[in-house]
Amino acid sequence: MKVERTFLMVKPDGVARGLIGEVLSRIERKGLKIAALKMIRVSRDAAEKLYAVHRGKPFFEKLIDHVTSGPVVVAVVEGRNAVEAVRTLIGDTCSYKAKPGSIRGDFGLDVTMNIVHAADSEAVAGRELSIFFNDDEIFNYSRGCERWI
Ligand code: 3AN
Repeated sequence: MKVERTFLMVKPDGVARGLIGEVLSRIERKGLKIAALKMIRVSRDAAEKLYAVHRGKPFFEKLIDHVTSGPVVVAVVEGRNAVEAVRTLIGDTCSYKAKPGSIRGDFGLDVTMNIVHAADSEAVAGRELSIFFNDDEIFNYSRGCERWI
């Protein structure tokens, strides 16, 4: 198992529903570490970069409109196998199919408004976090509990 960094966003619907703390709490209690965190409004340019692989798909415009519609919280999450661990915590893209116990499974029904976004590979994580964070905004620090996780 290797230490990885991944990119996580609480989308406008998650922020509007008061789920920032719930999402971050699930990340932390899993043993993952928040290495960077901020609330921002995503520009159209950044949204199109984030979702570049979906350009041309029927839901692309709706997705861009949603993610730019209100404040979001972006984070860099660190830990062993962080990419897969966070994907498992968030659950299936279609919230109505996501397993109970996952974030989408516990809190949603929609596909566009599915509360969170997280990178699905280390390469994608690196690309996505660089859209929203400068190197000096990402922290290296250790927690005393780490040897137990
Ligand atoms: P995930 O967020 O689980 O990584 P992706 O990367 O396949 O899912 O899709 C990115 C986002 O695009 C999803 N979070 C969702 O908001 C939207 N999306 C994906 N597929 C659909 C779809 N069939 N209809 C509407 N929106 C979709």
